[in-house]
Amino acid sequence: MNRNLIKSMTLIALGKSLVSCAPKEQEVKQPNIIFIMSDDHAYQAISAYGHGLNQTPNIDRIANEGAIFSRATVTNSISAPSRAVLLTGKHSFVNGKVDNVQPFNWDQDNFTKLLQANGYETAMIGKIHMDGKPQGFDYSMVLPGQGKYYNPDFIKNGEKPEVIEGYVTEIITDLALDWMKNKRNPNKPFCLLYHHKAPHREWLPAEKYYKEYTKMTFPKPETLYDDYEGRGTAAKTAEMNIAKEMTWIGDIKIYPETAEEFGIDTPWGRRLFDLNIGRMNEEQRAAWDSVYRPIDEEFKKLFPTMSEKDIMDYRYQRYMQDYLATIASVDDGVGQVLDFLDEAGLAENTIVIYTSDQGFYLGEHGWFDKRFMYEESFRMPLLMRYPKEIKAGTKIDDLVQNLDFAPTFLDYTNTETPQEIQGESFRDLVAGKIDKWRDAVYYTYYEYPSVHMVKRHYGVATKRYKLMHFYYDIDEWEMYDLETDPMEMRNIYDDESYADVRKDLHKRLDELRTYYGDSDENDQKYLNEYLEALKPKKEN
Ligand code: SGN
Ligand code: CA
Repeated sequence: MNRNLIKSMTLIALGKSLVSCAPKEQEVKQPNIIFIMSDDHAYQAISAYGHGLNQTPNIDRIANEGAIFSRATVTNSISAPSRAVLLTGKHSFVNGKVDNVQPFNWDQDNFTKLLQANGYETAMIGKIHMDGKPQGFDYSMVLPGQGKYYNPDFIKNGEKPEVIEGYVTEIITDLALDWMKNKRNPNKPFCLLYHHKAPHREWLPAEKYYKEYTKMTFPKPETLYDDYEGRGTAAKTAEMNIAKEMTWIGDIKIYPETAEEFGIDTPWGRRLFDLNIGRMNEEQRAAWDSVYRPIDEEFKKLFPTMSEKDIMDYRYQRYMQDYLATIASVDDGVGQVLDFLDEAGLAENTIVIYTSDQGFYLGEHGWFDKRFMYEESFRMPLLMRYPKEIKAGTKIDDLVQNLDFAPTFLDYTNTETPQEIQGESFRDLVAGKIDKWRDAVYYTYYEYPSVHMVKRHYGVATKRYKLMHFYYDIDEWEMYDLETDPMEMRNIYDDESYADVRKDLHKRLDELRTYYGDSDENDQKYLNEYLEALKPKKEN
């Protein structure tokens, strides 16, 4: 069926009326937007989601004064592709940024370009993870690539990188506040993308928080010792197990000489140590050593008698200590930004969103990292405040996606949404004005073979079920029933009692692939391009 026709049918099914899309009264001032995105922040590590791991009072404030989404998902669980989806409102196979390897084409349309054309002042501050000068921003101050935690380089408006002394999360917050207070044109509505590097690997916290968090012990997830029985080849062959695939030096912060003594050092671990700890100034290094040296000393005593399970437990605790400590600084930054909005009288007219570029594993299935369509990486945290339209304490369990951000912002700002945008505005959904919404979402993942070795797959998810197809070097289907198996431990694809569900999900998957314009040919094209990009470049 013709895509436009399906799109218009879907819009009708969504219960939208043309009247609700009509421009709002002229005298209403256009809202500002602050889009806060952290990197690899699992919803399990936001206290508003109720997992009891840590406290994030400032991020929670957004939900308490606005809305929290429990089934918000990404369309492709990896950094740069997720950012491309955010900007374009189009699936990866349409915007072309399918993995972290392919270049992003900045010349294509994005929502901040459209906002600029509609009178907005725009800025991008922090991690963007895509090469080239960001387009659609009056001001950009971004980390090159993944960026560094200590004394990071920043690229201002596409110029040469320059070091800014200090801790990355605090710097990004200061830059965001400075732009809002001193740099932007106060006569224009603004849209700020305030993007943290934290809590991305290798989880290097600020001094005040590593002092506190390295003393803590955290509850373990039920599936920490998962043996992957009941799942397919992809879960069994992924390389993101905490006990097996973390590095002692890079991730657990064991000193290189200690690791060498025990024969557990790796070149990659050493490189990470140099790249991170090696950047610290004397003062930062002394503070670091005062906490991590004693941990290293303790480790020397423990390591010789550690069992495999002890190693898992030890690494899990060290992982959580550092990961959650980096989040404490992010939460502080969010608090400073919310306080600024209060002080400046901007809180009422500013939409504040908090999310992450994808979900993350905090020991569920024994894992760290992301990439899979399984729940913890597929789901992103999403909290949103806009006092003018969203009631405090709103809870949304509908299937929204990062694909929807661009059209949602265009809708809020009365900016025309181009026909090619694939997401849907969730403005009316979160305002409680409609009760019909999509009931299935589509997912794709491409970056294989690569670090963590998560196989290429695509799939469909409804509120209750998931169907996934892993392809390229395998051809396997997996299906899960989240109601009876919320931890996704049992692949029911071959369970005949689910034959009707399977048939229906296959149909939904085919429909969505057609609707969004995806195909086996696309999968093959992006595979070929990826394999080509991996080939060593010939010297001229
Ligand atoms: C780095 C990390 C990986 C991570 C990718 C992508 N390794 O390669 O663990 O999956 O980035 O992350 S590290 O040892 O160098 O930290 S993403 O969020 O940017 O897509
Ligand atoms: Ca990420």
